[in-house]
Amino acid sequence: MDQKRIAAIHDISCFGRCSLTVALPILSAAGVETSVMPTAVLSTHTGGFEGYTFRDLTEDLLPIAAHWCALGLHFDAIYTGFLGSFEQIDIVSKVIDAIRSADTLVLVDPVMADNGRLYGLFPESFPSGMRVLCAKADVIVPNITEAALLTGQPYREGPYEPAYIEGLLARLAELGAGRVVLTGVYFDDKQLGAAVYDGGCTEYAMAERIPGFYHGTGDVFGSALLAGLTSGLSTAQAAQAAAEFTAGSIRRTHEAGTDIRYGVNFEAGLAKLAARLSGQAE
Ligand code: PXL
Repeated sequence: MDQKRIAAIHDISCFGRCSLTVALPILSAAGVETSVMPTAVLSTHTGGFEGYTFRDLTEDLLPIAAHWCALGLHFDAIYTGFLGSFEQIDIVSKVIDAIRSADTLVLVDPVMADNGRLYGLFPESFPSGMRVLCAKADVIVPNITEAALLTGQPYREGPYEPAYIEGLLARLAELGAGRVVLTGVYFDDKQLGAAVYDGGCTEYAMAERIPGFYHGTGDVFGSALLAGLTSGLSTAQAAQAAAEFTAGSIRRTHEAGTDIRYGVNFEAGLAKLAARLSGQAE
């Protein structure tokens, strides 16, 4: 059996289901060996909690990469997400160069903003740094706010017009990644999902839209997308599986009435996702 190995480069938010506490279980459930490079350790994510701790791990990243290189490890994919500082963008770019092989898929989620706003802990120059990291990627997975910041286009609230979404996709593709998966796309109140640009074609991967805002859903989607890609699905197929997995996680959380800061119940959907990706279920 050909077991894939990926390197996940994100923070650890100890509580609140996002970044590595989401990527590791989802990728592992899909049968993918997941090595982690934590960019920072926080007591919780930054979305709505007061007084969180933050330990920056910038100085550890290149030594971890150097050790992995010395071990001769091969990675089928590299998945980057939340970075702890502006300085880390350049360092993570060097890490990618150090640990990638000719056949490594590089997926960059330019985590930096949501709901029309750059996260408060990042400087205004952050999007310009992220643009450089995106140019290194094979696949980028921005949300609409990140897409607007990366391309200099105005941020709009949904429901969207296809022309706005496809304009963003075309400009995102110009950043250099061959494939773009734009999240948070909806044209009506019934469905929400992703716009997928791959090989010059645009497709939509939509699932049920549950009203409200839920934390960590970008990481749930990105992790499931990468699980699908490493399992051999096309970008559009992987985005469809990820959209349905994320919508199911949101639905369970909505029905349970959980505090939205606690993240979404993706755990109950892992077995079904794993079966789908291994071809056992629809
Ligand atoms: O889900 C993105 C994310 C990751 N890591 C941290 C965050 C956020 C979003 O707010 O705060 C620390």
